[in-house]
Parts: sequence; C-alpha cells; structure tokens
Amino acid sequence: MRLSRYFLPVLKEVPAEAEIVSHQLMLRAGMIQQLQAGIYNWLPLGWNVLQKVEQIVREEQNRAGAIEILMPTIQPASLWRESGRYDAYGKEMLRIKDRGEREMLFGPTNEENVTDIFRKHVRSYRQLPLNLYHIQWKFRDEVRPRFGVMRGREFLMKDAYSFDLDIEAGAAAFDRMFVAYLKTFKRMGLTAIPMRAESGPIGGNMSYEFQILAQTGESAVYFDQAFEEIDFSADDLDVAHLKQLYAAADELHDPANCPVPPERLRSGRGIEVGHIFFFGTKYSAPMGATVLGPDGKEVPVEMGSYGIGVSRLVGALIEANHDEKGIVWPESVAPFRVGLINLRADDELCRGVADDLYAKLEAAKVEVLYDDREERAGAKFATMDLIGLPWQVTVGPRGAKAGTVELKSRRTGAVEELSVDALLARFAA
Ligand code: P5A
Repeated sequence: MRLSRYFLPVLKEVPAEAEIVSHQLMLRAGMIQQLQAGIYNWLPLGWNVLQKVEQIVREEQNRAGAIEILMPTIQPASLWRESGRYDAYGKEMLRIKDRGEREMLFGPTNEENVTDIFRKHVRSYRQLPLNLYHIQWKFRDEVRPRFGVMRGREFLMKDAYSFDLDIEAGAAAFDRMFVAYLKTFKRMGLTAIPMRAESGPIGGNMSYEFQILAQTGESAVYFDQAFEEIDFSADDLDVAHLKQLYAAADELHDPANCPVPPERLRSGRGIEVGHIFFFGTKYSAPMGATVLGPDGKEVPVEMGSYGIGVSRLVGALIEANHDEKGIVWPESVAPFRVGLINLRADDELCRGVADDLYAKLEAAKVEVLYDDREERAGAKFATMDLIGLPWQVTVGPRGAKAGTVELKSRRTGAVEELSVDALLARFAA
C-alpha cells in the first residue's frame, strides 16, 4: 500500500478525552474515530489489525473443533423471555421495537439464540459433542463506556457455545476451550493468566477469566510465576495442572494464606480479554433443548459459553506493546510487516530504488506500507514509529547509489545496512 493513496488520518495532538495510552495511540495513529460514547468507526489501519486478531481467534477455534456460524445482531425479546433473562438483564440491554411494535433487542450475547438453533435441529446424543461459534458485534449499554475500545458499548466478540450429553463431556469441552484460549493469546505475543471468576449474568458455577498484564489494567492480580515459564504453544498442555496454579484477583488474594512462596509470587494489573463459563442446563432446560441419550431417555443438553473480546484485544495489545514513540506491534497482528520509507521522494534515483523494492515486496506477498510522500524525513520517521510496524526499511541517497538500504527493528531499535538483495531474501523468502 502506498501511503500517498492510503487513508491514515494521524493526529498531532494527544486527544484530551483519552485517559489511557492505548486509546490515545489508537486515535493518534488514525485507527479509530469515535462516533458516539463507546461507539467507534474503525479506520483502515485499525480495521486491518482487528481482522488480524479475529483471524487468529478463528484459526484457534477451528483447531479446537468449534464450527463457525453467524447469528444476527438483532434478536427477538421472546427468546429472552423463555430463558427468563429479558427482565433480569436490566438497562445494559438496548431494547428496540420494529414497525409492527414487536419487541427486539440488540444482542449483548447469544446464549438464547444459539440454544434455539440447537433445539430446532439436534435430536440425538450421536450428534454431540457440538460447539458453534461466531464473531459478531454486540451492544451493551455500559454505564461508563471508557478507555476507547476496551470498554465500548458496541464491541466485537467471539462467542462459542458447547453442547454435550453429560457433565463429564461438558467439562472436557470446557477444557478444550481453556487450552485454545491460552494458545490464542500466546500467538498474539500475550501471556494470559486464567483465574476463577464470578459468572454474573451469564450464569453457572464454573467460570474463568483470562487476564493479560498491563500497567493500566483495571484490576490488581496475583499469580504463580509458573505462568511466565510455561510454553503455551506446546501440544501437551496439562489443563488440570494449569487450573490448580495459583492466580487471584485483588479481592480474593489473601497474603496470609497464599500457597505460593513470596519469591515465586508475581503481581501486576490485569485486563480481561476472555471469559469462559460452564452453566449446564440453565438455558437448555427452560428452552427445551434436549437430546435422546443412549438409554432412550430425553435429557436437557449440558452447555458452556466462551467469550473473547476481539475489539478489546486491539487496545489490550497496545497497552502491552508500546513505547514513548508509539505502538510496537507484535509481528502476528501487525497491520503491515514492513514500513518502507523513501527519504527523498523528489530524487529520481531514490524513487527508482524504492519503487522497485516496493514492487518486489508486494509481488512476494509481503505486507508493506510505502511512504512515498513528499514530506520531511523527520515526519516520516515519526509516523512510522507511531503506527509501530515491526520493520522499517529506509531508502536514502547515499545507499541508493551503493545499492543498500537501512533496516530497523521497531522493537529493539537495532539498525543494519544491507543490500537490496539481502533484504529481499530476508523478507520475501
Ligand atoms: C461468553 C460468550 C459472555 O458474554 N456469553 C458469550 C459470555 N461473557 S463476557 O465476559 O460478558 O464477555 C466476553 C468478553 O467480551 C469482552 N467484553 C467487552 N469488550 C469491550 N467492551 C465491552 N463493553 C465488553 N464487555 C465484554 C471481554 O473481553 C469479555 O471477556
């Protein structure tokens, strides 16, 4: 992508309404723009990252055996009356009426909706286990939307729903998601700490929150150092062991009774990026989602639900990856892998070298943002540092003559000079 043809409305000033660094940087880097409190436009750079995050979530859900569907944003109130949640949900639910005065709502979550799909199509235990998920916008009329996309009113969630014959199978489904979550966050370069949590309006008696660490996290958390030592990308993760490891939010942490010795106890501030629940028959029983078991008896199906805050993750990733100059994207979610800077857009030789390099990187399917504008070098570097692409390649007059370019790692700041061919071999291999 040529920057001269892109839409990257960067801001010079730090917007006054943004309290935390990820919100400030998302606005400054032209990733998002507020339309109303807690409701955002996703501009090209932000939308690009959101899709990268979404794709990692999708791949790990698929790998764990969940199957993707798409449920609507608008749901009928009648379904929520069946489960008993229509009145219980309160003011967080955005309630609407259609032209025929039928009561509807903008979905804050989809337990009822998916249970309705299940009961219309599944009859036998032989069709289980089943896990259906979608990645869809939600609306919750939060009292205090804040911190940009971290606590929005409209936000993108991945929500999966498992259906099993008995509690044992349901617990196994829960554990598969537990592991999938650790791997998902790991792929984004994040260490997520699973902690037992309250299940709130979703219900059930077993729930874990996944918190990632960042200085601006909303809650204090305490955990066993083991979480920083385990390789979550391994194929043989021991869920039972992981669930036993100590991790507690502030209100549940008791230093006097903490089983972890002080030298192994870590603390920090956490951002909740995922939350998983097992609630058995809370929805299946009142809504009549039953199957015939092997003994021919009809039983309500055992269910769990599994959420990831996809849009929140974009903010959380920035909280965990930035410096004083701007964002520092992990490679797996970077909007472009390479930022190509032509220092002298008015110089024929420089332009020739940069244009050629750009064409070759594009041909090799390397995602590259090419700053081909006639701008001061300082402004170009500042923009590249702000938007945080992992690699910066600079073409200048001296190197252009010698056939070399400069390569800088955004994360370490390390700079090396190398030939155009060596650069292509590095990125286009
Ligand atoms: C689980 C999936 C649920 O809604 N039902 C379906 C269950 N859980 S949850 O904890 O309420 O939400 C799941 C994740 O969504 C993110 N999230 C938000 N992100 C941005 N703005 C919000 N207002 C918001 N509310 C929830 C969180 O990451 C949460 O873990």
